[in-house]
Amino acid sequence: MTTRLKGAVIGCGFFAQNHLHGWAEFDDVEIVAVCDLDDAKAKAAAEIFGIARVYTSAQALFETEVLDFVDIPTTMEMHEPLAGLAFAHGVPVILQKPFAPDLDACKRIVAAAEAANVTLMIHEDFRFQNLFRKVRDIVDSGELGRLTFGRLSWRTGINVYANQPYLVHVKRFIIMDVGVHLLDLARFLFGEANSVFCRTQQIKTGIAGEDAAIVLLGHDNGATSILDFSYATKRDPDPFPQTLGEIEGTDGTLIIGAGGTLTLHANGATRTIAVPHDCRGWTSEPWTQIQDSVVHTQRHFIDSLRRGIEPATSGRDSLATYALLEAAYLSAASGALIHPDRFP
Ligand code: NAD
Ligand code: 89Y
Repeated sequence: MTTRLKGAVIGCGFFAQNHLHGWAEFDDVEIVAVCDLDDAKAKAAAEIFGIARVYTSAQALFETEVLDFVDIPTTMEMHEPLAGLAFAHGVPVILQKPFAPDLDACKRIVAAAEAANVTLMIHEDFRFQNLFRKVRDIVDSGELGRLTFGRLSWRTGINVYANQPYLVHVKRFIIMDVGVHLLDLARFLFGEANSVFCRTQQIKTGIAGEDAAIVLLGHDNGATSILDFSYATKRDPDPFPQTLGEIEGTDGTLIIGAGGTLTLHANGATRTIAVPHDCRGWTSEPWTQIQDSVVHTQRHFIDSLRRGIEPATSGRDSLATYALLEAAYLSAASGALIHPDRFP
């Protein structure tokens, strides 16, 4: 019988509900405490998910509980102090994206985790979607040959501000919010990138940051990828929250179509591959694809802890993603092609 890992969730807001549903699926994990500055949110989470103890102070949580890990789905501004508390108590951490407000803060958090010798993973869930697991399998199979080109596209007009009102006020908006997912996917599918060009737009009025952007990446393997994303696209049906696109190689092309449909042109033939979502009682459209991937991401974190291995989207690994993000903002501001910081 596997021992149950004891965890706590700090931050019981909008997206944390998916984390809490996810953890409730695990036989080998018990969430023993929740914490939120807002007592009502923490109490509601404890009641809905049958969690024993409630805190409004992370300090008190760490001083009282004996934890195997902590899950921190707060917005990024709190990540550095909260992760620091966890490291001081020797507790492994999974942090929601975005990792931190800038690359320097990401580096400080990674250094603190390494100094404490504690596992740190970033909850970067797009690469854990069933669809992108399958896309990666096809790339790895070699059927496309040597990769030459990729496009990843996220364009929607949903009212993202209704569930996530803080997005109205952030100066670094869509690259930080959705761009990070696509930058991570680009690394996952095409490998590391050594050049970044970016153009941003603010289309909606009354917001602080950019709500559309295009990023062009030059990858070490010679491939070029283009990532385009927008919160100001009027389209019916709205594809939210799907990432669409295509990947070309010397031997074939893979189209990432709507509804989880992949079309593979290779070896003189065309194949259509349907990649369904999982079936979970608590998920609902249009969020199912993302909600499923939350559970896959959590599973990867727990398995990594149990096996004592570095998670795929560890803090250290994610520095490369956030270096691309930093380079994208620098490129947009300067109009120049930027060579991002590299991490060994
Ligand atoms: P939210 O504001 O609804 O929730 C954050 C919660 O954290 C709030 O309840 C707040 O009171 C609490 N909190 C803040 N500081 C705290 C502290 N020091 N101690 C305890 N509690 C604290 O935010 P949200 O919309 O749920 O977003 C959270 C994060 O999830 C964001 O970074 C967002 O980008 C990310 N997100 C990720 C995905 C995805 O697909 N991976 C989707 C949506 C949101
Ligand atoms: O914040 C965004 C994310 O990370 O995934 C979807 C989202 O919640 C809205 O586009």
